Amino acid sequence: MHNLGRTRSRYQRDHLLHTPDAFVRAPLPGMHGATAIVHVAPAMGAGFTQYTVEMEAAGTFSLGQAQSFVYVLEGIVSFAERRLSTGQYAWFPPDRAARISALDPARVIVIEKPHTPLGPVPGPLTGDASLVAPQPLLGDDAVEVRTLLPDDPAFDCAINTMTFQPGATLPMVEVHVMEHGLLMLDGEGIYRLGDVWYSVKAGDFIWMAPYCPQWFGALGKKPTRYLIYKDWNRHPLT
Ligand code: UGY
Ligand code: MN
Repeated sequence: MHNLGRTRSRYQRDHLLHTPDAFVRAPLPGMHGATAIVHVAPAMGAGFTQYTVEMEAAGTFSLGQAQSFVYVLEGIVSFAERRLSTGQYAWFPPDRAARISALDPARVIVIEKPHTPLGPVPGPLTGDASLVAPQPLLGDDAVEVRTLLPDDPAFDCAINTMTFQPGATLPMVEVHVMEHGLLMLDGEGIYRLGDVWYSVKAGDFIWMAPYCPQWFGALGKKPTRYLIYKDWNRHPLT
């Protein structure tokens, strides 16, 4: 549907709103029975890549040189005898070739970042977002943060889920050196990015460059949840 040339997607110097009507699919090298929607990449000045992989049953793809994080949005995938279903995730250190296969049709999100070492490089890990204990954001019980990666200086990024009750908001407009990749998992609301307030909903992706002013307020009658990446734990000169 061409929608007369309209889309909610917007690309600005310091942010991208990428909505499903504008997604373009193409396999990346090594993908079989799988295709990628690349949401963010160094081509736009970001220090990481984030893409959705849509997989047929028995489809496969590989993870390679960078550290990588895989979160299952839908279906069941496996690697090295391990199975991951919706809401489960795996993290792989750099240079740890992992081959991900789909048992049923599946959708996963992948985040890759060159790793900046500080001490020993951790081994691979897996987890389940629904089993992570929530923390209130700055004392506000209406905004829950679940930290999916260990609180350990060896990790140079943070990947969290944030769950907002209807009407809950970020407590302030944030302006910070870290960049973000954000996928809306459930619900809807208003995201301020730079000087624009956008309507956003489940399925949308947002990239925020360093220092992009950002604020969110949740709408609707059900909680809103997003998965959010940020570079973390490193001096800004490294
Ligand atoms: O961790 C964060 O910077 C987070 N509070 N930002 C955001 O939700 N846009
Ligand atoms: Mn932020």
